[in-house]
Amino acid sequence: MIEVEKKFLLGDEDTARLLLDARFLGERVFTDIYYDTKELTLSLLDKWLRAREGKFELKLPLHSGMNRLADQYDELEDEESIKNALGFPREGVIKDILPALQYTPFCTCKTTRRKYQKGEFIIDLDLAEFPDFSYRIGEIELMVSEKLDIAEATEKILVFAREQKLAIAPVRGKVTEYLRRKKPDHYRALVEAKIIQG
Ligand code: V4E
Repeated sequence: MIEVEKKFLLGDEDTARLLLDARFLGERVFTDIYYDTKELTLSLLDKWLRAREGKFELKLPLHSGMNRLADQYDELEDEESIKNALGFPREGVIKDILPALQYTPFCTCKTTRRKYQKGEFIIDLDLAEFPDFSYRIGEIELMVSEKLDIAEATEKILVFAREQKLAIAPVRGKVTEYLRRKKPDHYRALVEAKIIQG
């Protein structure tokens, strides 16, 4: 499945409006550890390798260029596909392969996520906690099975967001916000490579 998502910064009134008639699906708390090399081998290609509660996941970009309005990533969640996609050795588990290939953690983030459903949309309200700051962000998501459906899903999210009177503007995700505040060299390299907007 392909997750088409758009992030929003939500004020209290936005949140109240968005959650009106939404169904609460549950709360989950998880910790992500993101990995890259010091040459930023993955993030400079907009690839994001993380261990979520110890289980590896890889986000691969499906969009092209910076002028996208929604963030589209393919997500791999099994070890073999991730190793294959990254050209890692077939032998061994990712956790053990990473140090040998000089991959180290660059961001650890604890997220408390409250999930809701409103119509066909999934709404995630995240509180991301870092050692000395926290960051709130909302996401509206639609799942599609075919790449061909991405454009339509993106448009649906934007129409829904406008109906909900949300501001449609580029928003920094939690990892991007962490890099901006705590790893400015990494952040700058991503801006220069046009992976993120400065
Ligand atoms: C994709 C990405 C990063 C990895 C973190 O992705 P994010 O969607 O923020 O995490 P999360 O926890 O919500 O994932 P989910 O649980 O939904 O799978 S860090 C930077 N990026 C890329 C990126 C970008 N290119 N531009 C902007 C504005 N944000 C993020």
